Amino acid sequence: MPKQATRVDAVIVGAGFAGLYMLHRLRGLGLSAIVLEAGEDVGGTWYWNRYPGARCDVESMQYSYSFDEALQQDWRWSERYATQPEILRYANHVADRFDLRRDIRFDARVSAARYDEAASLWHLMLQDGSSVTARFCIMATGCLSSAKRPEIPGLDDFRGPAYHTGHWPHDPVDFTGLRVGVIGTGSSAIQSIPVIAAQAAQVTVFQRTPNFSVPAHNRPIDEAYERSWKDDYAARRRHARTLRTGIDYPLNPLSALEVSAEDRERQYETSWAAGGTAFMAAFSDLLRDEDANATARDFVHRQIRRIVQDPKTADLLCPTNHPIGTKRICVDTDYYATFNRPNVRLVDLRATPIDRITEHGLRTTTEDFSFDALVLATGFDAMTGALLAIDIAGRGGVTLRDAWADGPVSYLGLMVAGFPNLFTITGPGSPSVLSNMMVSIEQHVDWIADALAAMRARGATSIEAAPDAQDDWVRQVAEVGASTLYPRANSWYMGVNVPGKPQVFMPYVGGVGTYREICDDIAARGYAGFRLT
Ligand code: N01
Repeated sequence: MPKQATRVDAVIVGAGFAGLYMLHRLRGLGLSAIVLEAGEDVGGTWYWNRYPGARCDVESMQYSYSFDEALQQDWRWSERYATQPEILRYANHVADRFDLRRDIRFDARVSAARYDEAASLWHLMLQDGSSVTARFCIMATGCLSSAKRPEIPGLDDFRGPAYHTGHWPHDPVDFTGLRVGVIGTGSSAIQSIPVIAAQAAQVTVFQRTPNFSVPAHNRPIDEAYERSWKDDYAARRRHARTLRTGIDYPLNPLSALEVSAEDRERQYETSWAAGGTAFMAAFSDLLRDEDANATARDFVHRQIRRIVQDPKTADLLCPTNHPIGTKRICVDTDYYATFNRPNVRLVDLRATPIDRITEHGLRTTTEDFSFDALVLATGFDAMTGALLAIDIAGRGGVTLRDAWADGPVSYLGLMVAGFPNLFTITGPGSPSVLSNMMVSIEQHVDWIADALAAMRARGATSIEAAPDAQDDWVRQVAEVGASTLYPRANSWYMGVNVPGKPQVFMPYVGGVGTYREICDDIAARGYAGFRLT
């Protein structure tokens, strides 16, 4: 029987927060659209990342849509940092409230996308053999959605269950009474380890690189706090959109080096007590000046040594190989204190690397470990992984993989030269992962929707990034990245965690507010740098 072939004006890949809002906007333009989603329901990141302790590290009142006043007034968050189940409920609420599901096809994994130059159409092929044809193809595939299994020999030999944090089972996993090995110490590990340790008989954490983490100081949202946001929501959202990270928190304009040691310590104490990623805004130059950064690093080292009772373990937990903040800073609840528990042990993989996974656990160069379950908190093929997992071919059959052979290039992180009518929401070359994703998603979706409306008004059917405009933007992204300390870290921002991946600092670090101005200015100048035909 011939497989289903669908024809729409626009196809969106991914039903996370980007895909949902994009569908809503396209409908508003009167376009026919379909969303193709690999999962069985909406939510994207929050659909897949169901590991214990999973939360957002942006405060709930800000990690939510702003496009609909009634929605933001009606929805009530229960905690300062929402849990994954609560965020997933919110995604479901939005899908139902705006009647989005009828245009979303679930269990629909896209394997290829081909541009037909003669017809100016995109043909998407799905794993189930069906296809979708559309003039516009919008990739809402997420930046941290391609889970990365570690390259460790014998991974499939382990007889017990092995869970990747980014691909967690839907039914809760019960670790009660079990011996658990956790590989990795990034955000996912730092959130899950305290929860797993409270349940399991024994937890062994395998750490290659320690990470900086600041306390979440999570708490229920009280009504006065909720009101303080909701009374003035639209204005506060507008303000947040002008800020560097798109998150409204106190920004200290002072350099860490222009204040006395006592004042500096006081500021760090205040920021630590407030909790959250705002710690990096304690001073203005922490991500630009190595000496300023070192003062924040030393403060956090002191906190770790204060919390962790065993001095050797505390030393191991103190990051020394990258400036603080140049890997995404983690936000935790009781992470460091968890290492004071008698059932938790830290193994330093720098001293004793993993040799292989075995049937019963794993072997380092000096020791054999037995486990009932393994947790792989080993991260993602970030920013490019989900896009390159689809075999995308543009003008002249050139593949995105070839176009990005030396690292991702784009114009504004929105489009790639040679791929007409193909948009990437929060793509590499935009602030995306360095920002409040909700703010960046809404900005990209609105920009794309406005561009499609402008095209219609002038009778254009195709938009494409011009190669020289793209080259110029790639240069700007690299320059502004190089003016910071970010490239000093072996981070997933740089692609270092994936063997063979080109090492390029991928996000635009010039700030959400500045970036928005650039995008708006380009639109106002008739989409300068884009070819509309
Ligand atoms: O992944 P990661 P993540 N052998 O890449 C280790 C967002 N996020 O899922 O650093 C041994 O940060 C690896 O070690 P190393 C957030 O933006 C947000 O934790 O390469 N170890 C590292 O310790 C975050 O930054 C939230 O030496 C291996 C860890 O695995 C991003 O997602 C919550 C290894 C991977 O850490 C990714 O976080 C969760 C190997 N072969 C995630 N391979 C919130 O909103 C890898 N590792 C709070």
